[in-house]
Amino acid sequence: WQLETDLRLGLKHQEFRLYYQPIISLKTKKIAGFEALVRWQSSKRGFVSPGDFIPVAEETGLIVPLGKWILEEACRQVSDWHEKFPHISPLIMSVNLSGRQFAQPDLVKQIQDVLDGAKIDGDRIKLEITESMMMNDVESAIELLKRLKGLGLRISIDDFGTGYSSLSYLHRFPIDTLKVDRSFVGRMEEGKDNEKYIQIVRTIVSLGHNLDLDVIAEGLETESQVKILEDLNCEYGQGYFFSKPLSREDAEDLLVKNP
Ligand code: G
Ligand code: G
Ligand code: NA
Ligand code: MN
Repeated sequence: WQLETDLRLGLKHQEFRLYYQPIISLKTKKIAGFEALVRWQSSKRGFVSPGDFIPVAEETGLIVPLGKWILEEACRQVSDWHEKFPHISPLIMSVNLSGRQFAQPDLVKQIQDVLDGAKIDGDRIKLEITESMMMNDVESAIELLKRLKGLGLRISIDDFGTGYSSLSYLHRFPIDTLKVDRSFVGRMEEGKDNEKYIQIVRTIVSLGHNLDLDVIAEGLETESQVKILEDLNCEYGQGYFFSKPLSREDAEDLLVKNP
């Protein structure tokens, strides 16, 4: 558990940064918001990928203080951008929530405090949760989401279609957005089953629309993928075709150039 020790040290020494990946309106091609993604430049290990340290942070519970910092930083940033770029409002900041955070008994209070501290309204923040986080105890999870919605927060289901969730519950979740997982999007054009993946993506987009949800397609890398999603009337896109996750400075350059 050397990694655990290093994570603790990293938190203490403020080695974490947020990167921001633009989420683009497929209709207007304008920036609708960003997804905050955490990065770790460890003094001992160099760059460590979140795919490697997030699971350890979850297992050890360090995701709780780390997640709190991520939320605080994301709130500060969206508040700052709101002041610098009022003409682009409403910019929405999406923040990933881990299962461990979702299970914190005082989550609602914690988030309320962070919003108050940053002096922002809940509607600037969208929490990304996964299907499996909902399915553990569906009734309590629905109650929790309702209380989060009560703070004005928006909610999206991340990686939709890859977890296990039940369609018989989906319509009861007080959510705003489905994010189509990039594994489906990435298989629409190549491979022997590519036509089937187009149908899967089409089905997820219509499911979202039939439930009055917005849909974000993740992992858009090519112009033709963008075209397919536009033709499906998918509201938003995210992926390397538009932009990689950006440092704060690069995100601001983009906001200046591409309001
Ligand atoms: O950003 P990247 O693709 O490298 O992220 C890899 C994994 O780490 C993804 O599953 C992503 O959801 C997760 N991740 C990235 N940033 C955060 C974060 O701020 N909080 C949580 N809980 N997970 C994150
Ligand atoms: O699990 P989650 O969906 O939060 O993971 C987001 C991760 O996806 C981020 O780490 C981000 O770096 C990565 N990502 C974002 N856009 C693309 C893309 O177009 N292609 C690929 N392969 N990964 C992407
Ligand atoms: Na996410
Ligand atoms: Mn995702």
